[in-house]
Amino acid sequence: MTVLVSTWEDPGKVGIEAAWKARSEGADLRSTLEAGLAACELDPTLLAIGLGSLPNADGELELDASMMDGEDLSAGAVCAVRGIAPVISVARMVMERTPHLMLAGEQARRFAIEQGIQPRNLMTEENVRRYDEWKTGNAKNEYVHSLEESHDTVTMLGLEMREDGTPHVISASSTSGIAWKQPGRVGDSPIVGAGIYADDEVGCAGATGWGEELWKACASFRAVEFMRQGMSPQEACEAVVRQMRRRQPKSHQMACVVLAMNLKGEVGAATTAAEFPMWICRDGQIEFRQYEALKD
Ligand code: SD4
Repeated sequence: MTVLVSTWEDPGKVGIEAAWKARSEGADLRSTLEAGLAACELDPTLLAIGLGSLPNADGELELDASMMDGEDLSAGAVCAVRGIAPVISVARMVMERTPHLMLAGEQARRFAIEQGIQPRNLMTEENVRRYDEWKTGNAKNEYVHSLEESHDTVTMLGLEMREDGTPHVISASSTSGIAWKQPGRVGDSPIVGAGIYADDEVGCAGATGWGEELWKACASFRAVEFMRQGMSPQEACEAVVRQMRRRQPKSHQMACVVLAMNLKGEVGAATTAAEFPMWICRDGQIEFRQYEALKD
């Protein structure tokens, strides 16, 4: 059995279809999630992540990505990387080819190039146009964060039941960060425990939405630990989001989303605000779900 989860409507669909295609052609779980996220990053028509996504306040794309393997809690991440895609592949290389967990900025870019990824211009006519529009419309309010128009992240969860019957989980995420962010800003997505977490003893979780709030909540780790205490994925996500809504007043203002999957392949999600769409693929059967914001 393979269960895959992918966030947000348009990029999530590209991600889940590419991931399942890779899986059905024999990819292991790491390569499956990498294929899903890389497909989104390399699609210039998606405003969400990678090539053609929405840049920072200087009009430059700074990308973050991460992957965590629940078998032995291995993880790799990159943050604030310019001119490289797919950064999910670089995050995986950090996990597999270095003794470190995260590489940042210019040095992450250098590592990616050393590992054979060609640097490229990630700006397109469309995202330059969007940037100019924002810049002229909000010149006095430069660092306004906006999630309204597009979503800037795809987070994916994966579960496989191995032939010996043991379950295995992975979480991965790729993001251009919140649109028009202050240059150098890093959100939750590349942070183990905040944007992703996976543990083969329990299950996996991920986050998307307002990174500062999700990071303060250690949202993904918390969801996995709630499942460890016996909650279902849905109960765990709701518990994290309720706690955020209670303790973090700002989390009401913008979507802060937590999603989780346990070792049976049960899936849940919850959001502090707005609606949250998500794709689930069970052995090739793709289902679309929409979650309403929790009220208290
Ligand atoms: C961030 N969590 O950088 C990301 C943004 C996001 O849908 O998930 N947008 O804060």
